[in-house]
Amino acid sequence: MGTQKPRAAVAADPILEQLTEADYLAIYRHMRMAREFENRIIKLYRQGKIVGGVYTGTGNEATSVGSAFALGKEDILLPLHRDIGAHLVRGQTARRLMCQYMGRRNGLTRGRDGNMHNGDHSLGIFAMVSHLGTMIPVAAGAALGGRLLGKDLVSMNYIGDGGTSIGDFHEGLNFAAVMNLPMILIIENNQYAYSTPTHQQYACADLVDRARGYGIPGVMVDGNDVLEVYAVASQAVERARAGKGPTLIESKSMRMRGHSEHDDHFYVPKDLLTDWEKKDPIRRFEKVLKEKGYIREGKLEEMGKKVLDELEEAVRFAEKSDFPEPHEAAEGVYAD
Ligand SMILES: Cc1ncc(C[n+]2csc(CCOP(=O)(O)OP(=O)(O)O)c2C)c(N)n1
Ligand SMILES: [Mg+2]
Repeated sequence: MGTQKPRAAVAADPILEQLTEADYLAIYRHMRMAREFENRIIKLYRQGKIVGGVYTGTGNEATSVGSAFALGKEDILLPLHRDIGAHLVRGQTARRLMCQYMGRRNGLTRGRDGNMHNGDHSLGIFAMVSHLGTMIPVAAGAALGGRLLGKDLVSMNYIGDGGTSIGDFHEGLNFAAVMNLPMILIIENNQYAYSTPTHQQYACADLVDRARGYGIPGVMVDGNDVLEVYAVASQAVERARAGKGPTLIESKSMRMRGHSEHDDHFYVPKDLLTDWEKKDPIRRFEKVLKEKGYIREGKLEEMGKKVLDELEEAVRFAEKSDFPEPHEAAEGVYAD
């Protein structure tokens, strides 16, 4: 109970010792794909080929991938707009996502909506509700539903630093705590909510300190360290599965691009970005892989090339795919 401040020396953590070389490489591949997928989407956006806006998780890859990697197959993921890495960990394909962003019929929302409110029940991914905070009660409901159905599932949801100011944050987290639900809420504290910096967002020292008020544990993690995120998320999942209730995790990181691609984030001090650039989560994990001896000569380039080839194939596939017909606009929108 109570708040734990940043964990030290997770390298020796027994949770990490269980990760195999294949796991390390899978984590790396997901992070790299998340970054490159979004880089590709940005280019397509500038060519006018994307339907809707483009919001990226550049800088958030360690948080989205590390956390989702801690989930089991039957668990439920409720991602937000910077969590493409989490979709990929659950098994979502670049092809399907590309069709989604290019507004094609075989995208996840079948060419309706913009692009990011997508889910996939076959992969345990609930589609994002745009109104910030509203996914927290949904995550609590998913955890409660799982319990009522006798399923051993955990729900994992995310919220931004700005989203923590919404009433649903309190309602959802309090409900989950009182009902002792197997839910994990990860605050992605990336220093800004659009142009609002954190000192104008909350007056407490750390958002994770709020956990104490709900009677649940709160853990702070370095959001640019994928192994630390994974270790802490795994402990929270284990706790939830053991019937010990929710955990609040605050992952500190930096939003490395504008709120979306229509925003040049002129209001973010440049030296702040330069400082965070040095902590890039992907470069950092590459160092770990090298130290562990998992990266032999040319391996990184080879993996990077595979990711880029897969993306080009996905773009070609999406460009050949059909847009929906106008009469399909309302199909499947309302329940029968
Ligand atoms: C209730 C609500 N208010 C406003 C918005 C518009 N909006 C979308 S994202 C965003 C900023 C959110 O900031 P934060 O929660 O810190 O997440 P970040 O975008 O930084 O990841 C805003 C204001 C919204 N989607 N929902
Ligand atoms: Mg934010």
